Amino acid sequence: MGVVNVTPDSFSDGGINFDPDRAAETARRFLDEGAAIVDVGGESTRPGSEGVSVSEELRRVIPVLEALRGLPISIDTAKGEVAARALELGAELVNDVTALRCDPELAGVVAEHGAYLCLMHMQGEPRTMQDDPQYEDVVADVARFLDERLTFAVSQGIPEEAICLDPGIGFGKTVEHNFELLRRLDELTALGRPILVGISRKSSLGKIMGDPDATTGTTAASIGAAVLAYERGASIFRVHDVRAHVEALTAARAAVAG
Ligand code: HH2
Repeated sequence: MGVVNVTPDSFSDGGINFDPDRAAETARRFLDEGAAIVDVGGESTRPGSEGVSVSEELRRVIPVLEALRGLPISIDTAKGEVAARALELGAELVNDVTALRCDPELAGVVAEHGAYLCLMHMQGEPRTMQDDPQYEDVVADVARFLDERLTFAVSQGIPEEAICLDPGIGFGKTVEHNFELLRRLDELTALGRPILVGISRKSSLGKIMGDPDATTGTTAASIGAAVLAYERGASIFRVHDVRAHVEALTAARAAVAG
């Protein structure tokens, strides 16, 4: 899954794809480079971010989705209205970082359109989530949460087969929490749904390189973590550097699967 943030302020590609033509060009390039799907988002969820209105989010993503009609697109949104417009324009998957906890309309929109859905774990909300994340047992807590949201989504008419789950790397988690989630990923694959991992360029990767104030990580560090996650059972990788990840994961697959 290639990431195209149509935002001025995303933590790693903020501003680069804010222009709709540029965003559509990046998305096409990602698909050429081997991405199975491109995740288009109009709202940054980086730590400290405030959120944008429905109208602003629509203004950002609609021209991009129009330009990409017919291509495999995911819409990164928590808003039912944005998801509905995106699905009408051919998007296939709704990537909701709030796991259907933000907009009560969203579940119905996904069910009605027969779309795929990603449910992600987040502790708190983007504005404050990195202030002091606390867990009894981060992996058990995330697994319990994802299982509960999966049951909720199915109760809203979304088939279980259409849902993937995501531990939400960096969303209300310390560096240790993030790496513990990767280390014990088998406890999440045990939930029986495909696991999506989004660690690409996240600050934890920069922090373990020795910079406590890092806001991003490098491509090489992202790939190292993705390959480990693949080996532990993840099957969808949300990444900013598609070609490099496709090459690395192809090699990892050859080694693991034979
Ligand atoms: N991470 C980000 C945004 N959306 N969706 C899923 N399912 N999983 C993730 O880990 C995830 C996500 C944050 O990364 P990015 O889109 O690069 O930055 P921003 O939120 O600042 O736009």
